[in-house]
Amino acid sequence: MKRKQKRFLQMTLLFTVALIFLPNIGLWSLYKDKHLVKSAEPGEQQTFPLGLGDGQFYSWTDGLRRKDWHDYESIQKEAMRSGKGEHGKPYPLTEEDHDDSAYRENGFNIFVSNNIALERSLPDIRHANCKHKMYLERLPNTSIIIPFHNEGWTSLLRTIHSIINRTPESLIAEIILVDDFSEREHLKDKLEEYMARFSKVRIVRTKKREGLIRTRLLGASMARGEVLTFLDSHCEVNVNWLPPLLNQIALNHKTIVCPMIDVIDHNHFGYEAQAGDAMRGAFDWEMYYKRIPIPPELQRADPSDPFESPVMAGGLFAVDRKWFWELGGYDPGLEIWGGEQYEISFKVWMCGGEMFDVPCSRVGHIYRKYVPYKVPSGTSLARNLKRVAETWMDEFAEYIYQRRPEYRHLSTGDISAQKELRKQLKCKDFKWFMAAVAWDVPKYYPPVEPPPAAWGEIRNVAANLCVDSKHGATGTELRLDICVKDGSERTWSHEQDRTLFHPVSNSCMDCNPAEKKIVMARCDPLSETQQWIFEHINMTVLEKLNHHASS
Ligand code: LR7
Ligand code: MN
Repeated sequence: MKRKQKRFLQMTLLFTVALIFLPNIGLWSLYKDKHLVKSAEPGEQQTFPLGLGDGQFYSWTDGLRRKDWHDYESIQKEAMRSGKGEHGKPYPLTEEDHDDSAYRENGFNIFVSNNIALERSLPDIRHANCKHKMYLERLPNTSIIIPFHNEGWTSLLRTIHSIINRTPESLIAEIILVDDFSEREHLKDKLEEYMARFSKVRIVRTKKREGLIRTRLLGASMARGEVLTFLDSHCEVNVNWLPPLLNQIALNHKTIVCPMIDVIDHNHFGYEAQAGDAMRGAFDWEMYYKRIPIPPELQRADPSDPFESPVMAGGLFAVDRKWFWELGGYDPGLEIWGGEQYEISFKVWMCGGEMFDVPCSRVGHIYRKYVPYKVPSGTSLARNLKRVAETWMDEFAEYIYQRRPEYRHLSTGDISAQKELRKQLKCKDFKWFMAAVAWDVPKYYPPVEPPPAAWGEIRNVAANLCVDSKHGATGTELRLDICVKDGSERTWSHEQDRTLFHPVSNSCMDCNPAEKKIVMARCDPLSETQQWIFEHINMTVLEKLNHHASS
């Protein structure tokens, strides 16, 4: 009897598993291979391979109709373009083009910008899977908001042209250019006249210099689209960039989405992915924005699928308009530049939303050589950061002050409204954010620096000489020298992140694996060329030393 029962149970289990997992008949098959149904022919259910650019609608078994949003006509036209800078190729620079005067006004080479087409073509560097993805047939439309302050003429125009050329018209409610009190002549009547050719472009202007945060808020307050999409004023959007962003918001409106940000070189305007391409947004405890690898736990089976990111870079994202305002928009007390990317990121995660980076959406951005515009006196990035830290970071703000003691006495101005908002939205605390969202950040940027695993001189037993790092004409080099007690030049500290830190030169032992050379370099614990593993470390001895050192 017992055996029979067991047998029966086993059979049922087997059957259930088969029902779920067997290809073609199992429940799984409903999801596998994105079972597509051509909606144009009702009744007759047929399945099709993905990525048919046949203008037909397809629906998944979830009943929602999807389509291929690519504009194949414009893709073909672009492929045929030729000329300098086309297909995102570097502009061939001569010595004179490199002159500093080309950079002075914008922080990037405006001469090069002026000499490549406003409608230049870009390389399609998306993951191959993106070329076959379909998105909801009914996507929300969007207001594209672009703040600018003294932006270069051709860099601003190229931003607009790239949007007009690479975005389905039906998805653009309007493009709002928000002038943050620019002085440059070309941004006045000339800009109004030029933009008159685009019926969807509106220009609004601040009445005084507000900074990028309140300038974005002004644009958002005038916007009528269902979604707000923010861009910097020196971008080039790439092929089919918008549908994957809007799709994610359509699936869950409490979602902020960011495109992959590509690099437009400030010298030659070559277009390429950032080093490492798809990475999570993070921060160190001086609140510098960082990018860290996607941990294996969060890597998607399809690497072109959206992935969670703890913080955004700042300038390029899309958000449901109503929800943006439910979250209170940005803190309007943030001045000129910086910190707002943390404010919105923390807020979204802690107050019931999610944030994704979307690999199938790519937008190029000119990373400047230096900041060209004036920042009004009395405003500082530090003040913005402290406002955000005091509002959102709870006891974690202390880690910032430990590194930046000067922040302790800085005035943030009144943040009571921000704190009240946090209470009203019933947001979770920062500890939750660190544990649930940014849990991998401390691996790279520990809030409390771990004590070194070993320190002092590194003595070679045979030679009885010590590793010495000397700064000479050819840079900092490594060599062997006699060991001198208290010779701080020869003092190293082996950190728990496996780097060998040399406090005197404030640099780390590094290597060039190709040339098999040991060198010194600026410390970068993320770089494996700076990680050294001691074959044996006697922890008991170390702990004793540790004890002696601290007592
Ligand atoms: O006073 C100002 N008023 C403005 O309207 C200063 C700037 N601006 C405009 C400016 O014209 C531009 O369109 O605001 C936008 C951003 O200013 P940038 O381009 O000088 O900033 P950035 O690209 O150096 O810096 C990044 O971090 C900023 C922090 O506040 C903003 O979030 C930027 O949007 C952001 N840019 C990006 O995220 C693009 C990727 C680079 C990175 C990281
Ligand atoms: Mn920018």
